[in-house]
Amino acid sequence: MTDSKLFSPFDLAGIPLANHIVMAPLTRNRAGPGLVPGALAADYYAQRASAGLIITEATQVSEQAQGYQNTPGIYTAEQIAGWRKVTEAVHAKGGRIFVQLWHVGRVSHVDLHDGKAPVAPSAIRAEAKTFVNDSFADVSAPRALDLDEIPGIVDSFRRSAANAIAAGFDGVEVHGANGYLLDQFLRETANVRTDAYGGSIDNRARLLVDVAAAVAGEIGAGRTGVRLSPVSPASGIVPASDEQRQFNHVAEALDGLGIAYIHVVEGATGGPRDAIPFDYGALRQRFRNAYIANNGYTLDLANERLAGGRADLIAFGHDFIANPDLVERLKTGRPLAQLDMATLYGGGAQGYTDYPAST
Ligand code: 8OZ
Repeated sequence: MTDSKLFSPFDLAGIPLANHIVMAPLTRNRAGPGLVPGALAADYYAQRASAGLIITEATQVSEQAQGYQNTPGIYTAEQIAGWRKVTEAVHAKGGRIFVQLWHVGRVSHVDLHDGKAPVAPSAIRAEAKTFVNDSFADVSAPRALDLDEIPGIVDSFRRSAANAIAAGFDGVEVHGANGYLLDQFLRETANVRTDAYGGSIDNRARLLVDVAAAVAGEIGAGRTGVRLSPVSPASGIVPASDEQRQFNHVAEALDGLGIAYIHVVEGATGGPRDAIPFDYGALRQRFRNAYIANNGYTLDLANERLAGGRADLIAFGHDFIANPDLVERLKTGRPLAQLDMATLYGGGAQGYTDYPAST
């Protein structure tokens, strides 16, 4: 196994990665006051720097973009300074790190926004929960974004991408998955707009493509990736009539921008891979740069998909939480430690930086 492709270097649009293993973005809700990532976050990511590429937890592009308590941002000077400590710690260990940029859209709560409604493509509430005031709560009813607010959303991603480079990140991943704002726009069950951002496959993809183009224009296409989850019911996404055509179009449009990668959650996020049939190979065929595959990958499936050319990189999520040295464990066949669900979201070092490396 040690000589398999998974453990060999990979060139990600000019960024040299030590192996084909990616640490997937994982929400941990441990940001400090001002939604600044703290010293523990630097330790946590540095412990996992043997991944070929780390993608950080989802990080807000603005105040409006927040949907859960204690998730970090990247729109203030203090947040940028906090992230700089993270990138320095990862780079000191020879790792590479992208920040995942998100706007939650309707997956939010009025208590995070001074009583104001979260924003969404349309005023359609999701059947979803969020975590605020130290407990789970139904998400609030959203209001539809005005057309003249859209440029501000795009600009918040663009500015955050510039901030990411200032913080020392190797690049950014635009969060287009898991039922958050950009995914909401893609879905006819969440987006019933009648302007240029709704009503057709092209129009529903427009905000995601505008955001990816703005980010790529700001920091370079080679430093830009996008995450997608074509059939995931995450955060109250309801299946629509034709996900395959919608996402085939998205893959083609993103290919046209020449961005470094698409990162695809195959199946239900954190759940079954095959609950809803979908041809991921069709996305792979339409996108010439790297395809990062994610969701429930085992070593065997990773090797099979890399060997068959169905994926260029494999992202592991939950396994990276309890196994800071996941790369070494996969390489040597050492057993994997199990994640403690009780310490997944929020808290301090326990269940965050105290999982030991194997010996
Ligand atoms: C778990 C809890 C809260 C947010 C995602 C950013 O699913 C998330 C998330 C995951 O993409």
